[in-house]
Amino acid sequence: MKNTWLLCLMIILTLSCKKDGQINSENPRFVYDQHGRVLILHGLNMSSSAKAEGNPSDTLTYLKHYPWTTESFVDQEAKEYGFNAVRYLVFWDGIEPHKDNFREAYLDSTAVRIKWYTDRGMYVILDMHQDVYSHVLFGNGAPSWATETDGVVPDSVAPLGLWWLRNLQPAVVNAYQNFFEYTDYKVLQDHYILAWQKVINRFKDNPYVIGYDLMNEPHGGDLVKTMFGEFEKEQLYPFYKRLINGIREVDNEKWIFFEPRSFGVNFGLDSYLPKIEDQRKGIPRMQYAPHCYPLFMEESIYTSGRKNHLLEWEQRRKKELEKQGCGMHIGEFGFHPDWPGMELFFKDFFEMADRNMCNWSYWSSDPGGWGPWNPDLTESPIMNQLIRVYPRAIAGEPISFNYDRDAKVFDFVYMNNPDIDMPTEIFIPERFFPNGYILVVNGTTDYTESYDPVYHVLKIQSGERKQITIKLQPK
Ligand code: IDC
Repeated sequence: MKNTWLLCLMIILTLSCKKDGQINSENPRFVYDQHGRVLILHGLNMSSSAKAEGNPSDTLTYLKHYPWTTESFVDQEAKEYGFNAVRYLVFWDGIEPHKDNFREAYLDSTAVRIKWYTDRGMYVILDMHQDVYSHVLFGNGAPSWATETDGVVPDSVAPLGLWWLRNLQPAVVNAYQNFFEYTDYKVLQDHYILAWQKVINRFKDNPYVIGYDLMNEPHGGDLVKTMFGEFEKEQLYPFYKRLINGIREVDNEKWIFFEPRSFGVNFGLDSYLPKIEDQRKGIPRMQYAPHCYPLFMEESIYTSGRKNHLLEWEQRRKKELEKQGCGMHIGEFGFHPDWPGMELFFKDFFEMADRNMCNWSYWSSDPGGWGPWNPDLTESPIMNQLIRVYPRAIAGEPISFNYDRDAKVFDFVYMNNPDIDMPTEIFIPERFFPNGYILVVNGTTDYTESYDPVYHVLKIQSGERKQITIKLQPK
């Protein structure tokens, strides 16, 4: 009798796991596709050009909220550069420029652009962007009706010419405080949640819209509260709880990308954010999504001596990932092509990203500056750095992967799951493999191999539940 009950329990447990695409871990580290494959996401932020800053007119602000790109650039991203994802910026003031007046036209035009990506099998992370809280404060994000400065007039000049130091200005401090305190102005968070629900209702049925980045670079305003943990523990945490609850009311399926506070954590300091719980029915779908701008960035140079900053950033994030019990998406990182040490920076950064098997979005796609395109839309030297061999979908669990760009060798180990009826896919950039590739497979002899010449993707499918080792080199 006891054994029968045990058997029933095991069957129920197995079946309930299957519903989530064969995912059997309580706290999955990866993002999965609808077939149950692990996804590794590589892509760009799209884009700063969609911001409308320092513009007192709401009308002009929301008219500008579309990025610079066209469908043919998206096509090139998917096929030539091998990006399988985009962190796509949307703005609260575009969605709800006037209180309770949600602008469907903004979502219509956004939907046209999102389709450029999803038609090509690219995954879209919608990022509710803000910097310096609002366009009224010479930043972007919140509509003017939701910008409560307690009468303090914003300063038009950025301290030391650095945009992010505006966060110290009194009008900006007040606006953030009033948003996060959730006492006098509850309406602000409540409407931020409503705005998200509008966006989600529009996009949730598209399987390639993979998730939602709750708020770009949350900042508490008050610097003491921010630096000593009070902001993340007492304000950001309950805000995320409210927001995730609001999201799960309308969408139980997508991934939640959540960021720690930006100030200090971007540079590599500790985050104090408590464990953020998913409130979905089923296994949590969460990604920790910090930004990586270690201190040396402000010095406009990278040398091997500065690698420590990057390693410290990594060590702190790994500690936080243990607490959060999920995987990591590095939502932003970037480097100027003219700064000394550019190639070394990318080498160290991507070694770090590969060894943590994390997802990333480069800041940003905007032509010029740090962008992978020049102002005349030819490629900048950045593009060559971002194009990498990587396993974009894995029928099983990845154990490790690494692309050594100098040696042009890609090493990859994974545990194959034969229950997944789709192949493991590896992007192989044509420019680094002009005569094709040499593939060495170890661990199984029972496999099929094919190559998609349009997307430059190698597909491997094995019927065995075995650990498979793959090595790729140019012919
Ligand atoms: C920057 C843009 C810059 C713009 C500024 C303020 O590159 O042109 O003036 O925003 O809107 C972030 C932000 C991201 C920043 C980026 C680079 O999330 O919006 O873009 N950055 O400064 N955090 C750290 C760096």
